[in-house]
Amino acid sequence: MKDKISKLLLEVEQIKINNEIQLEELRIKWLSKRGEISSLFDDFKNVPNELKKEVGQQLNVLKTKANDKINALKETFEQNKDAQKTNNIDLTLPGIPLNQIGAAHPLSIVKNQIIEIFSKIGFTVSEGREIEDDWHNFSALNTPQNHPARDMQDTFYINLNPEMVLRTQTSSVQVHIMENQKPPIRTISPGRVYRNEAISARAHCQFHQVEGLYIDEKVSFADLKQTLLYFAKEMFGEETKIRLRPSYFPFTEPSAEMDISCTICKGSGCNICKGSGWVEILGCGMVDPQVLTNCGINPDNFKGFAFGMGIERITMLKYQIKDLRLFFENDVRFLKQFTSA
Ligand code: 2NL
Repeated sequence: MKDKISKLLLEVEQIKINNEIQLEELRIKWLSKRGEISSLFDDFKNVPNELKKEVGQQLNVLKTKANDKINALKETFEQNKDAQKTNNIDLTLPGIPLNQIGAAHPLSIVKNQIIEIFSKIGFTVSEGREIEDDWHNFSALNTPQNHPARDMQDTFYINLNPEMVLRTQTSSVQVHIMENQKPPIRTISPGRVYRNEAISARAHCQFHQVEGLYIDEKVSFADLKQTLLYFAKEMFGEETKIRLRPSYFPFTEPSAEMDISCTICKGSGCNICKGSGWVEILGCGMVDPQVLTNCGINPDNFKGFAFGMGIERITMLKYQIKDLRLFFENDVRFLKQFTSA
């Protein structure tokens, strides 16, 4: 019996298993009522009295060791199970939907709408650089050296090179187009422009413009008027009326400013139109022949019309936004209101 116990002790020490099923088999083999240890205890009564003390001790050691071993193995399996729970993340599961989806900035929404309206009547989109040379921003556009628009107060000059400015209008893009393409030209230029202004509810040092240019053999002021009427109706509704007031720009002759019938009060007078029933939305005119010449287009053969509008102004009218600064602060409480879907 002593030999048998020694052999079983060795066996307990060498136990190696891989899974919980084997653990259960082990428990039955060693610790159950019909297991190895129980049967040894059954045989114990046959042990001669003088050996009972020694064999009894040996048997108790075996029982404790087998118990400890099985408990230790059980513990290891439970710990592995917990670890597996955290490691087994199913990467193929669909994600949890975000309740805050992104949205286009109101200026982008309106810019895209303007692009869509003009592309329906054949205008392409041209974009250019924000840092321009003096020629493309001013000189080519008939804005001479002594013109007030060139004043340091109005224009951001690049310190390193006073010939370069942050563009004050996107017509600079159209100068490039006229220099490089042959008429007919029908294009709009959306983009950011800069003016050296103190920031307030009505003015900012950066804003966005869409300028339009149409050059062909027989372009008239009537074409300009009809194009802008179409735009106003598409943008603000079929019932919208327009009126043109004479104005002055260095790059157009004749020049005009365009008003639309007030979208808020429909012309009866409110605080948006300051009681007049009309709101100004853009400037326009026939491209000055000198500008065509500057850009390599012969004014005897070609005529053109051009217009420019501020995207902020159109957006403020459309959505009744009262403060220009809201467009540039990116406060989510403001932006969230333009979330679609
Ligand atoms: C305004 C007025 C205007 C133009 C922009 C233009 C462009 C070329 C030639 C001639 Cl390449 N003109 N653009 C013409 C008239 C007015 O903008 O109030 N913009 C916000």
